Amino acid sequence: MVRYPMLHVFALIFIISSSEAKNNVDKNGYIIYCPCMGRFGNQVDQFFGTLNFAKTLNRTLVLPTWIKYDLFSDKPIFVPFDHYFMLEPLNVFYKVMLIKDFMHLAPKAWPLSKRYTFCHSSRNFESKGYPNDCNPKEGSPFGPFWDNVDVNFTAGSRFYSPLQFYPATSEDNLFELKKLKFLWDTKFPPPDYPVLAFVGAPGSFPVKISDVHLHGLLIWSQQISQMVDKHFFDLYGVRRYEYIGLHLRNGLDWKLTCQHVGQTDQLFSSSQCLGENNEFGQLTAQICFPTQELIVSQLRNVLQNSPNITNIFIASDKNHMILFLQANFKDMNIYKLESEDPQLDLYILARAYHFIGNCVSSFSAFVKRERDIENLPTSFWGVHHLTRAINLFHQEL
Ligand SMILES: Nc1nc2c(ncn2[C@@H]2O[C@H](COP(=O)(O)OP(=O)(O)O)[C@@H](O)[C@H]2O)c(=O)[nH]1
Ligand SMILES: [Mg+2]
Repeated sequence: MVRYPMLHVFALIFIISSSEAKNNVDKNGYIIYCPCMGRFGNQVDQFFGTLNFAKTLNRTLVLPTWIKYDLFSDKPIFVPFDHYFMLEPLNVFYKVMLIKDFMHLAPKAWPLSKRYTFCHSSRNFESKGYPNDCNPKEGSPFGPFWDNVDVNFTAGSRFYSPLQFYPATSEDNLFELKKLKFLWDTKFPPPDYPVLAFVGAPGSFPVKISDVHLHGLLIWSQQISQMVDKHFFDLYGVRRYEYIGLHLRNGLDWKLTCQHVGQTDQLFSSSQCLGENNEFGQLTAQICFPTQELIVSQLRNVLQNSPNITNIFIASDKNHMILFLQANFKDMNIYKLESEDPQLDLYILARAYHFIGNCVSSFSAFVKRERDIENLPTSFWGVHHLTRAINLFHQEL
């Protein structure tokens, strides 16, 4: 791949470091967690903060499975981390290992007498008669996640409050990071607490702007890129960077989410277009849930500035509006995937000539971050000060 000429070097270092990590216990300890909050976009956002937190504490980060929710079943699906993303770039940046590899090491690294779980304060299910602790397996996906790797918290719960995952002041401040490590190590020394197993991700949602640059470490796996070739590029003869990509977030959950507009300055990922302190504007209903008229006029605008583009790719959680858009853009070839697959949609959107996303959605935010790395333009429904979109990818790794 042209983008990552260093990948073979990554691969070599990775083979050496990952086999070491698989066999040797990290004396500095581990962090493991359930990505139990939200769907893929939320899980990725929280992953970045978690990665930085593990790095601050100098503990190996155990990469959890992604949790996928199936419309037709109440059982969550567990997808290995490396099904979506390559491990090499992550492993060069920091010591990480797959949860399945960690579980092989667990008899040595995580004795039953030290299998604590960690939460901020009691997750109280007193009404159900449960004890006043983290109840880490109570509810779905909590229980199924840990059962899937056969973990029981035999040593009980530990509350970490008032400790935090981020320093109180600037995260770039080395002194503050060292202080944070000191506080955690004092309360939970690695010899006594070799594994910090969190009930939820120790990283913020939405992702902090200072962690956004970590997206550069998420490189799609070959499985995903080959599937996209098969189900889109080769199938329809469309070329990368030669189509407009649209994200239409319009399912029922989104309608309910957008009802909060007017009550709050920020919603989910809205800082990606409004700025963390609304320095770029205010949240509006059109930004969260654009009308059909707005979609047509904004798309027309983008097409006017996109010479030679004749293809449009639409991703949606619900209504792709294919017929409606076809009627309004008769000269365009309009595509969507035959069968629903969020990761393939993300991959395709990230390679559009121009992308129009939903500013509130963390799913769109994923695409924007990946595009920012390549300096590809993104705009958002209902936001007028872009296409110059704020380039969040301002830090070097
Ligand atoms: N296939 C597909 N699924 C989507 C799309 N937009 C949203 N979804 C689904 O809805 C979920 C939305 O949750 P999340 O990823 O947390 O993003 P957010 O709720 O938009 O911030 C995604 O993970 C997908 O499962 C889309 O364009 N295509
Ligand atoms: Mg969500």
